[in-house]
Amino acid sequence: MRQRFFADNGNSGTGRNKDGAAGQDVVIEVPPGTVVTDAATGERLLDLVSEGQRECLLRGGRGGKGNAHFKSSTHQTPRFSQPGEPGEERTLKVELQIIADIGFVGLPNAGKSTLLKVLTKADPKIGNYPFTTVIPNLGVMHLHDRDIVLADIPGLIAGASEGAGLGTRFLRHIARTRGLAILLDVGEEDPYKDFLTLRKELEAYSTELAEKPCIVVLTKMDRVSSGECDPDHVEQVQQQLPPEIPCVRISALAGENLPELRTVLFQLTERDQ
Ligand SMILES: Nc1nc2c(ncn2[C@@H]2O[C@H](COP(=O)(O)OP(=O)(O)OP(=O)(O)O)[C@@H](O)[C@H]2O)c(=O)[nH]1
Ligand SMILES: [Mg+2]
Repeated sequence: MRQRFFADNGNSGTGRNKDGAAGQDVVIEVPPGTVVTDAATGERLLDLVSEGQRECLLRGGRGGKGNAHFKSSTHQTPRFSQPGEPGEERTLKVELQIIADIGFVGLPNAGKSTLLKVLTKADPKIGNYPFTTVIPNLGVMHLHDRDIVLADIPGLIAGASEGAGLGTRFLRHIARTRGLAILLDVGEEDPYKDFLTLRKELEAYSTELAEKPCIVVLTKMDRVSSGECDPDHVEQVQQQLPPEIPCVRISALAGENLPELRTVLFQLTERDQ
């Protein structure tokens, strides 16, 4: 990928009554959600959130004034002109922070990508193995005349904040969401423990993220109807979860409780931060 961009310096003015041309602008196109920080100080310089937003980050060099500019009553034929100025220089860090309304968080295999697929028109890769998703997927859910953007990110595991698995770097993609949906596979041995693991990794990444409004989605409920998972196990998990967190039991495969989940996701986007 191209890493260095140069705008032209301003040209020098000339002795033939001409100003120098200003340097040509360099326009770098980036997707909405791009955040630009100063690499040295970490200062946030630009937050490009909307389509078509255009910001000037560095000034190019101005053209020098030609000799005519320096003409005065006592100095009729100035023999000098001004040199062009160099443009500004800066080292920048450019990051993409996806703008989604709700982020899906879960252990690998919890069913995040499958849920994105059934709620939206997105077609993410799904696999019966951990870390199927290696880059975030977005999908749009349309409800009550609103488009709600859902983000499916790679799974988190215990120690992710210390780099285990794919680490926590994908969490920056859900840093600007209004809320999180924490997905727990009911068929796992201890979904409540999985919940605590996820919360711990979120907290280790950022308190701001950990304190976002959230809901819990108990996934793969068809594993209960198929006898693979004991209904008492599900009840027990629900009892252990903090009562203030809304909890919805679904099966993406059997299409169970999806309208209810849509409503709860919608409400999550309406909640105050
Ligand atoms: N029985 C059942 N299996 C499901 C359901 N949803 C997903 N699965 C299966 O669970 C496995 C993992 O699904 P994914 O959607 O890829 O899980 P993920 O959370 O995106 O996984 P990573 O991308 O690896 O983090 C796949 O084999 C899915 O078919 C469900 O509702 N019921
Ligand atoms: Mg996935």
